[in-house]
Amino acid sequence: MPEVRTVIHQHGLNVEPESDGQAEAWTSPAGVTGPEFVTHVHDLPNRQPRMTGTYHDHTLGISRLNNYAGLHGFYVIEGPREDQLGLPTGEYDVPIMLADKTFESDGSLHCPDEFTPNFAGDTGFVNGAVWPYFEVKPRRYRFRLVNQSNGRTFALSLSNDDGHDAPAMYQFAPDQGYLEDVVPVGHGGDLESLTIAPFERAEVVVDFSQYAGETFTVTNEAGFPYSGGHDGGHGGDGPDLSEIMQIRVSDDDVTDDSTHPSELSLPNDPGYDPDDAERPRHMTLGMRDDAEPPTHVLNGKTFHDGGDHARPRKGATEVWEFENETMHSHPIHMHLVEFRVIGRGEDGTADPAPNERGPKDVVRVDPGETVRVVTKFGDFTGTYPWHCHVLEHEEQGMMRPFEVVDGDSAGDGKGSGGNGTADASAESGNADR
Ligand SMILES: [Cu+2]
Repeated sequence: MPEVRTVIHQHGLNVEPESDGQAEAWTSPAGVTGPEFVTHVHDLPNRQPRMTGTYHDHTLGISRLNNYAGLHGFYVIEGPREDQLGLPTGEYDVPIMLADKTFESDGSLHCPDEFTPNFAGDTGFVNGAVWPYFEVKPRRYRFRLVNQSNGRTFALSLSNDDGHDAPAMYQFAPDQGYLEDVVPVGHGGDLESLTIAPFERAEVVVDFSQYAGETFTVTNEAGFPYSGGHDGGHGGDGPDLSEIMQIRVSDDDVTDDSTHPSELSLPNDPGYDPDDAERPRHMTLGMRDDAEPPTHVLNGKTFHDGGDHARPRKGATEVWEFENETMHSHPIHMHLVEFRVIGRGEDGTADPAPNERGPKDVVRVDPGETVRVVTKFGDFTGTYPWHCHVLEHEEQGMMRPFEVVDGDSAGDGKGSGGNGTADASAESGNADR
């Protein structure tokens, strides 16, 4: 097994399995390849709604190290109507890659000597810089936020020392596409802070036009490990990271012909009807205590355990339910598809947060909660993973395959027309569990 190995996954892309950059499709500098490696050339159709995504390493066993070392970047698909919305463009359209690092005294990255399932840095790290500041003009900006931390969830706010209210962050996009409605985030807004779990994205417009000469701090009120908003996100062992970066507003005179964010008219069409869902699949997020350290599992199994798995039919619309039986939050990511969050809370029937109403590919599942999502499987058949996007959890094996099949949903014993009522509690519906 070569020490240095990588595989690139384009997160959020609708691609064939061979081009998906999956965990065992790695390569090494000496030409050694992983057991699932097929091709050096990935076919990326980019035929899908607009998104700000990322590409990142997905190598089984070391993706946490490769990501922490910086093997990731932005991957943006632009939509045909995007330039008609009146969003800030050019130098006023700013990508922000958020991460947390810990440094040794010589400036090198600190890594724990032994594997720990919960690792976070104590230093804010934005676009490759430690605790940076960004100078803006007094006008509107578009920020594309990506959380590229291995495991840290942020709950972001803008704050200043002067006691004035900071400008709201108007969120208009979740992971992909657009939200149903623009969501003002900040004091007096629909949400107090912007919660963004590992590999989730959020796009916001902030209007600095009334704040010339002021300085704001981007703060984080989420503790680590994150355990949901119920206790304010605090209560973890840390390290805490309360400040991320600074924004300094200049005194320049500027013109601004962008649309005020509260007036944005967002196209949002899922292209499928949640009421068409053929069946619910119930998935559990758990811990297996018979291992040391205790291991995160999905449906009681790790990636290495084999056994049967979900086999949705290509073209089928399905509801997946994620029930979190652990003490920490898990951001669950499905490859290939985008999904809509239709319920959360103790029994999965509470409304999703206002900034979750749009196409997503990562959803945060808090302790004691069941999150329900609906998705339509296509355009490709084959095997893809779904997994926790806390990379340390993923590497423990908190990852399972699903296989998109032609015709009837082979192997699940139900055929293609089932309504799911007879078997609402199994991943695959056969002797798997
Ligand atoms: Cu997890």
